[in-house]
Amino acid sequence: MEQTLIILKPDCIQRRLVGRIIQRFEDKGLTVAAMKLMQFSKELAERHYAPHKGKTFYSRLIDYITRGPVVVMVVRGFNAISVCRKLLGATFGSDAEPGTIRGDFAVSATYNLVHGSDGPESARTEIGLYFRPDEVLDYESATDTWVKRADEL
Ligand code: IDP
Ligand code: MG
Repeated sequence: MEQTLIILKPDCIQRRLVGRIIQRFEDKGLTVAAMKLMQFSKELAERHYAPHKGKTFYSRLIDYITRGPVVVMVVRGFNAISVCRKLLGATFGSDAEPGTIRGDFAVSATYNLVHGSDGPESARTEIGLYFRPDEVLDYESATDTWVKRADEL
């Protein structure tokens, strides 16, 4: 099973959308394997967004992600990285398709509610920024055998 890092960004918490956004991941049959509410320091924000350093929107992004508390989660499931990226929708809320989280709840290029790792390497690195291995729980979920057949590709 694949794991990805999801962040419910400060606008998600301030707009009281946490429950509804977590519901999207649960509805899809994904499992929350780790979760915490925290406030990013500037240093942590800079580590998380190091790949974007030097881009025009970088300082706006650091301001945004440090502006209030966030919920950080590890989400697990079949093809979780690409499935979550599809659930998120396009980066700019104004471009994102209806039915996606950003398409349904966001209009901004910056304030787009949620982060999802973009590949296996970034997922591994990002999960390691927030969680010790023993904080990422591997447990059986009652619905697993009804979400996907074990012998399916
Ligand atoms: P992603 O979150 O869809 O993976 P990235 O390109 O990794 O998008 O950008 C990281 C975050 O930086 C975005 O989620 C958004 O908050 C912000 N961002 C990206 N591109 C722009 C831009 O052109 N203007 C303003 N903010 C941007
Ligand atoms: Mg990204």
